[in-house]
Amino acid sequence: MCQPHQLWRFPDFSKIRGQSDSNSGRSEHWSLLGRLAKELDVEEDGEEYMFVREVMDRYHSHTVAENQCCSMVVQRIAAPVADVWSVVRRFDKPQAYKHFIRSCSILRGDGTVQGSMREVRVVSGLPAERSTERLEILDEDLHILSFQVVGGDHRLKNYRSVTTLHDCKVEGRSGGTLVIESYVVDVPEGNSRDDTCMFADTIVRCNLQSLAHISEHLSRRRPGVRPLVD
Ligand code: A8S
Repeated sequence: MCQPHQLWRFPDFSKIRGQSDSNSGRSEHWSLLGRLAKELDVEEDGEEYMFVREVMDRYHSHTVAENQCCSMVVQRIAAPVADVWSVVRRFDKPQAYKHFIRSCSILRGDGTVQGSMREVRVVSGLPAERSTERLEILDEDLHILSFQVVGGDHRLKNYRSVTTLHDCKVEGRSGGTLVIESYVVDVPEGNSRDDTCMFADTIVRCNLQSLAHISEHLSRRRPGVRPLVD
């Protein structure tokens, strides 16, 4: 099992608070937290908001360089964490829910050990054909998956993302899953931060919507088990 704290440098938030340089990658992380309440559609002082802020501080605090941008997408799923995790944990089979990926082959490792590598082939119509990606974290207990893009013919250089799953209420009922996916990526020459994030956000949002659909279907199919409890 990979240890997340060996892989990420967590910024010191006491130093970041109050920083106003909008070009600084660090304050960009701070502005992500500002967007959180809106993304979650909750009050800023609510229990869930406070919980997610802690999760963000712990697992989604990227070190962002001057030429990089970062963003995040959240998704609520009406299925238990175990069902969502059974799909997310398959580093060797991202095409199960990522519709922009046509196929995937493992180049190194078995898809569960840190450092495993995969090559994904992208569906036609996108400005890319393939991407080589390395597994950074697969934590089966905390439900964290993180990978980094290390090669390929696309424009999302040095893309790395962290996906975490959390037990939550969905439409007032417990037993659902909150998925948080954050990423950091180089802003390519000739593109703006906004363009870059909008492109990646769109892909991630599609992926998470598809993940919701598949996991909810999975949990409904299991005989005798009610996916959500009142
Ligand atoms: C993911 C997230 C992203 C994948 C992007 C953003 C990508 O696979 C696609 C098109 C590209 O231009 C870049 O979790 C790349 O996979 C669909 C090939 C990396």
